Amino acid sequence: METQLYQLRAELIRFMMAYKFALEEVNTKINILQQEFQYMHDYNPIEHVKSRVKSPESILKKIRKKEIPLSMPEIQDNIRDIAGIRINCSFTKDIYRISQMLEDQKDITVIQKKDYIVNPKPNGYRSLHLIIQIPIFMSDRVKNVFVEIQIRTIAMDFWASLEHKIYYKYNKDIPERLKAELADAASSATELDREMESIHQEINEIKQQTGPLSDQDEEMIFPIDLLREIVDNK
Ligand code: 0O2
Repeated sequence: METQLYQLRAELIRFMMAYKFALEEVNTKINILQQEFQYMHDYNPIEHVKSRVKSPESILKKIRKKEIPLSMPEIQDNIRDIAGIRINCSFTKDIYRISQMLEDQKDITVIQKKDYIVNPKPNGYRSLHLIIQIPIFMSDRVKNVFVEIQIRTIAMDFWASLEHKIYYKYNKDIPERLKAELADAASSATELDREMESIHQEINEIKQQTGPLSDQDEEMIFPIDLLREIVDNK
């Protein structure tokens, strides 16, 4: 009995480790893409990347909510966001670029793609979601591990974080007035993304006509720190 329990414990530890390794693999891929892109195009499409392995408490909550049998294969097949990565991009166009670059990688299999940018959720949520599978080479086996990748702009992320806090503060039952305000804020965020992309496009066109802008000229036309303060509402 003790040996059995010990084996089960070891299996569970390896089970969770596989997700940690999967995140390391995908993070390395993102890092390489980011560095290469910066080098080739003198521009970084990724603002920042966050990754996490879902906490055991959250996994258990989802098991109960989805009524999943308490076995490792069932959990593995049914909870596909145990390893999660969130990529924040500067512009909407970059979201699709990054997504495509990841999708094109030979060892990545795209299992599901949800485009909440083209089709936002009724509450205004926007983001591109990928569920991918990536092989992890362990000492005695190769495991195909699911990873959820959420790709969004800073404005989309700002909105989603606020909505997430409100959703839990009101125990998932947001008052109608706040719902309407959130919907308005989502439209403003969409508009901001559009405007930022258009300014960015204009700068690119100027650059192409006149050669590279000096840092000073670029800061004049596109005051990143100031714009970020506005977006972050500081
Ligand atoms: P948490 O606490 O962020 O992990 P699933 O429940 O994942 O099996 P679902 O709901 O169809 O299936 O997946 P979907 O729509 O791709 O959403 C997955 C994740 O996207 C959510 O994870 C959230 O992180 C985020 N998300 C989706 N909709 C919303 C939304 O309306 N508002 C906010 N703020 N985030 C959203 P979890 O597990 O639900 O939550």
